[in-house]
Amino acid sequence: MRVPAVIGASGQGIGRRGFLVGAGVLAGLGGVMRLGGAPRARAALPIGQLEDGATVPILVIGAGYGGAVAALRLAQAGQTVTIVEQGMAWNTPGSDGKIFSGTLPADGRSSWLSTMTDQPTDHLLGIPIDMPVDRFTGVLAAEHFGGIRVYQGRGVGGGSLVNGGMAVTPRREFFPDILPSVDPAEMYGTYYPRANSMLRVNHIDEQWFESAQCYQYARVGRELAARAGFSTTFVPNVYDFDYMKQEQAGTVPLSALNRESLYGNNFGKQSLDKTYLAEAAATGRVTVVPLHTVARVAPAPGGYRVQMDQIGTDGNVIATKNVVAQRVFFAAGSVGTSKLLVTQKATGALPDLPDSVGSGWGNNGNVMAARQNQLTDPTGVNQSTITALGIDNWDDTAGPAFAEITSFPIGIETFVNLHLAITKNPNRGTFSFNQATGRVDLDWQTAWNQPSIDAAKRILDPINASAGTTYRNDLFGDGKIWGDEFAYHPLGGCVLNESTDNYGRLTSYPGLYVIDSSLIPGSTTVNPFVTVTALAERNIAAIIASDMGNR
Ligand code: FAE
Repeated sequence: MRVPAVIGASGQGIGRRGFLVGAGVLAGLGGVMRLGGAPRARAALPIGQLEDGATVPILVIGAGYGGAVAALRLAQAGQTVTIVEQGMAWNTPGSDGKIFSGTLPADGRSSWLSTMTDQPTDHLLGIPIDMPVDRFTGVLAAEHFGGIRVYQGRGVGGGSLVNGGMAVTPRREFFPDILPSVDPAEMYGTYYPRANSMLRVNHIDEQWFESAQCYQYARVGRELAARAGFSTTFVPNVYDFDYMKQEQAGTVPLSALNRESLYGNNFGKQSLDKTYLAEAAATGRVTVVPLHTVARVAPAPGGYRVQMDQIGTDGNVIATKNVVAQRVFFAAGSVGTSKLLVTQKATGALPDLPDSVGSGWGNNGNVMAARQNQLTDPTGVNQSTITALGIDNWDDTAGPAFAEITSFPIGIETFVNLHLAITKNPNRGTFSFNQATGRVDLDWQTAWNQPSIDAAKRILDPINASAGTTYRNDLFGDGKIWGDEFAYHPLGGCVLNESTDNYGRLTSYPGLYVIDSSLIPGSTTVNPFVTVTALAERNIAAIIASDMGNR
């Protein structure tokens, strides 16, 4: 048996040109990237290579939440695990001394194989503000389907590299609707606490919040919500709030206070490479292979033959490899796993997958809108990108919603409160393989987000009415008020207890498992990654207890 050779940290960098392209596009918005000193060393991850023809006991596809949980727990149970990840390792600073791109301007590190950035708030004063960047295997993918852009993290750490870090456990009374076949007692007694502890979820110092300059926008948003009769709740996060206090005090390099989030945080965030994956590395049994995209999985003697493309940082294929794995865990995220599975079924690689594979996809009811406050309610120039407060209107049965009070940090006073709402949207999409294009389509239509808009209006209309504020119509293009064709929270496509058994096993193919957000049927009522992590913890515990050693 050939095992992957560990070669140490991968040194993919980006040329100086990549940093300079796009500079000045937002000049005048205070957009000078501040160089805050050398980044702190990231945990030493076991970055390695995988040879064509290798045989491995366990292959995990994707290094996000599901993949990280599976790798750690399997390794702790004595298994040798190889993770293949489409994106980069994100462990090597560029020529500016930083790992991740700045925001204003952004460079190629920001965007997955695109020559333009692609943000949900892509206009200002009606003018497009996306900027040109070098084509590079950047950290944020905006994947376009017919009626929706789905945002995803790419790299060792998956979504944890780009997300807002909001770490929310759903209210227990809503759990039976989220995952009907899962026992709430085991989730709230064991797996949610385990996930929160492993992810290093922490809470803001509420006294500090009341005077922190960087949260003026949140306090203003809370005050205007209260005038309309809404209460707000503090949102836990994996960003280290003690670090943020030091940012505000000016004693450490800035990250959340330097507009960093969507394209990665150079400091402060406890992403998976610092938590689960660092612990997995410490077992000595896990190897992570970046810049490898899995394309095909089919039965073969000894398990499953997994075909993958090794790519360069320009996205071009360097080598195509075939590896045999005894067991394969699909952890490529809701979109990645769904695309892989519907492709395997349609192309005959895994023809016995159930017909339900690809269905049950939802956007967690994501919708965005901004309000323009009165001149008496400035939101502050210096804003933390880490959301601290949400307006909880989930008890409103006519249109449940949780509206985050998020930052709009463009370096000037805007008097804007931006809101990202999570709503109860009953619509579900289906992925299907398109024989003509050889690609996977998603049938989601933008109009399906109307229930989300309606629910968000139940919060934002009364605030506008009582505060005398208005909706901004210049941030999403075409005079639109609603950012209704994007998703930060893709969920479903291989639903638990429908396409898999109640623990993520693809039962028609022993040794194949799904362990990511594709298992969750479209909604978590709050930000999803704590639930993705807790469910993965639950499922892998059962799989380790009953499956290992049986094949
Ligand atoms: P994920 O973390 O996406 O990992 C999948 C990995 O698989 C990625 O690294 C891919 O590059 C890789 N991959 C895909 N296809 C392949 C392939 N064919 N071969 C090899 N590798 C592949 O999946 N959630 C919260 O709870 N709180 C937040 O504040 C929050 N904010 C967000 C903000 C943004 C901008 C985004 C994009 C997401 C946000 N989310 C948030 C959602 C959260 O990150 C997401 O639910 C989880 O990352 C899903 O975890 P998975 O393990 O399913």
